[in-house]
Amino acid sequence: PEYQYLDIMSHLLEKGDRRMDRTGEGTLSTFGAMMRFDLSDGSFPAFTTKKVFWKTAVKEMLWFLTGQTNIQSLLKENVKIWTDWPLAAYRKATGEEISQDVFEKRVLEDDAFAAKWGDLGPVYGKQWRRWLDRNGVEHDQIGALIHSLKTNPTSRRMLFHAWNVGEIDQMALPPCHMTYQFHVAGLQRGSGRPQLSMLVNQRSCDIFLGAPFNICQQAALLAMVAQQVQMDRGELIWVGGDTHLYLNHLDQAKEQLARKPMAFPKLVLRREPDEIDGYRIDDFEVVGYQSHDRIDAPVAV
Ligand code: THF
Repeated sequence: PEYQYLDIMSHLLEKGDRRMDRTGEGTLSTFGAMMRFDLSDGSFPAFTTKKVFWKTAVKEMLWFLTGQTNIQSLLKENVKIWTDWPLAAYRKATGEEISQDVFEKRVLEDDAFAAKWGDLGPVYGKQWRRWLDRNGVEHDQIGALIHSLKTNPTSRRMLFHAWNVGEIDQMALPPCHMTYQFHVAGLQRGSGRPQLSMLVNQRSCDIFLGAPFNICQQAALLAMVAQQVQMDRGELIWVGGDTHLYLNHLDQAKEQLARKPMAFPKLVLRREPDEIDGYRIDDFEVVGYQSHDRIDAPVAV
């Protein structure tokens, strides 16, 4: 299972197109990649060839689901993976050489400062829960998805999308994982529960740092939605557009490729909340996660 991921990484090392990118870091890139994870046995695709901080990744998913877009609420959960973007904007605007720690402390302690400098603009959460249409009406795409899964599960329109063309220029970063489409199989089998699958379309993927996080949090989302609509987990299908390895992650990637994968752990949801908004990090129990050591790498901003 994890070999799909490692294969993409080794393909990038061997045959990736070397190119300059927006961040100035440079990448080895390929266009069009796919991974499929069968989650029907309860597997949780936390990769094992390096330690994946799956709790951080799932907390980020829970944050998306709340509809919030300010890093203050992430920092309260001790999640720092989004700080770099507001921090860069703050440094650029003020010329102040503030450290990450001091910046994070101010965002946490000073609500006015957080409102001014901690907001990422209308990113994922806003679009998922409050997509604003031309009449000023807000659309809860997640609520609509759950409703459709419950009332019309053969629909081919069960998806939510974050690429809101009219608001992209206000986002700190345009969405990388853009479309989440759902599919239900086994409806006419007569016995057993239907199987819910989810296909994610990701336009841009940092294969070393981003993909392990994204895959985990997407598996967590599939598990939550399946539980809410009383279905079994099916497949997580991930499709990547520009899938790339940053040039300052090459040694880390080689080290990871030299390691032998272990079996995936299982994901158990300890509780069934009344609604999709009701999940907390303590509801996620990952059983039997074994992995090689963490491999640190800098994030390109
Ligand atoms: N930009 C880039 N260049 N890469 C990304 O993965 C990425 N994201 C989000 C937005 N822009 C991106 C941010 N997500 C880490 C993980 C996810 C991120 C950003 C950073 C990271 O540094 N992970 C480390 C440490 C984790 C920790 O200590 O908590 C790791 O080892 O996994 C992709 O969605």
